[in-house]
Amino acid sequence: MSRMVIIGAAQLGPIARAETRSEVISRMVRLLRQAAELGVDLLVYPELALTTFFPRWYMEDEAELDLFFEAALPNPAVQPLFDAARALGIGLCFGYAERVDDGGNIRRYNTSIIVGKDGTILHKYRKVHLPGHAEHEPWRPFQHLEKRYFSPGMEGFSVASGFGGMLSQAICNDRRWPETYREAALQGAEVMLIGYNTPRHYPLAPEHDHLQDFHNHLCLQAGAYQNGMWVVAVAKAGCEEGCDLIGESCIIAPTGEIVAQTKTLADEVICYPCDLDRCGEIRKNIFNFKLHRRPEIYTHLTIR
Ligand code: CDT
Repeated sequence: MSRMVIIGAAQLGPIARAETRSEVISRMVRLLRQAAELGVDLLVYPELALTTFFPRWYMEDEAELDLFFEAALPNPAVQPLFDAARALGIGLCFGYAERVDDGGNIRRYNTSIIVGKDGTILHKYRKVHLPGHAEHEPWRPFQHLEKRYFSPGMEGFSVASGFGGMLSQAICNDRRWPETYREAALQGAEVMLIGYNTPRHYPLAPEHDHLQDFHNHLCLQAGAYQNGMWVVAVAKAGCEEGCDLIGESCIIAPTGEIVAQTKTLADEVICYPCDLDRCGEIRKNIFNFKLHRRPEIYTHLTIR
């Protein structure tokens, strides 16, 4: 069995608040067809790929909020994406807002799934590190209300086998935390799939705005190298409802090198043939966990 997987990153340009699911799905299918031309096996889309990044608005009305959520997947609006992917023999990874009705107890998550080439859901991940704030903060030029609208995922980081290897997922802010990659690597993950929506302006430390692209690649490349894994990171980019989102979606080799990167802030597909055996270049050598890691010394990682 081949250990070569052609992975694509399907960056999305801005999605307007008024854009319907069907309109977004049409854009995603267009990118899927481009990926098929390139021979892609697995195509990765951004965080909350089906809608605009709605946590930028304060909403009190739950019915209004629920317009951005999916109660089940696939559902009729999203089905055309699943159908096209299956017909083309391409796997998918994309983020969406998940609404769970547990006997009248409603919970909402920032979620991402991996779908196999046969259309079955292989892996589901709920965002662990929720950034932003829970209350309306009118002084901000835009809100970042992930802490209000989502519960943190309590299942943690996990892996699934598929596409000839071991895959894991993380979502946006998770990529800044080294624990994300390490938790997955310790379970054997060879590929980490990450979607993001990152505003260029950070209202709490605007002096860092010019570093947003640098910090994006810094943590992604470090995560890849320090854990000997492929990292595929995919942006929702461009000026969305007046908020500038960074792009620079990329595919990173286990050596930490960026091997493919988007050039626009719009809908764009990039891809790379990822040889999963290359994880061994790092894991059998400099970061051979078994030989060199000292978990008995790292007690502060788990002691509060
Ligand atoms: N979507 C997301 O997680 N964005 C955050 C913005 C941080 S500032 C609230 C990120 O880490 O890119």
